[in-house]
Amino acid sequence: MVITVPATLPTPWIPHRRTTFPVIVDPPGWTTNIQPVLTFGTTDDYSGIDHYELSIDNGTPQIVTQPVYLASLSDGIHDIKVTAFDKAQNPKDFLTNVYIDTTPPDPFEINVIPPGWTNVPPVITFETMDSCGGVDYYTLSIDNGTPQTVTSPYQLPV
Ligand SMILES: [Ca+2]
Repeated sequence: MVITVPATLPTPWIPHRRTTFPVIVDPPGWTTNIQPVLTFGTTDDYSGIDHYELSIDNGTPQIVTQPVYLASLSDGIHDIKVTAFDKAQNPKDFLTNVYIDTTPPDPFEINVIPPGWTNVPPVITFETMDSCGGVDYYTLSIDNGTPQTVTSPYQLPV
């Protein structure tokens, strides 16, 4: 007798349950846009979707329809919870975040080594902080030229 074993097992079938549903934040990641837009949607076996509720930073849930144009948000990371309810009022949550940063990095100085006239290519150093989203990158422009991305320390061309 020959027994054959299938090379791959069939995908387990999970009846009548959605593990998650997508909530798309536009724009994603850190942004200066204080009113990101949420789009989302899911389906429900049997009774169908009844409504969605939105809670921001654990606030009181509000019934919403998508797309959701968020009210003006302050700088920082905000917790977004969208809950889908089917017609039997079974809830399913989806959690995401929006990242708002409208504040530029702290003022900073450029140190030139050596200072003053020199016959060697000078090196510049610079560093600043950003209280919210963090510093992503620096750009350098010489004599109003095209800005280029640089890191500190940077040796100036001569
Ligand atoms: Ca910032």
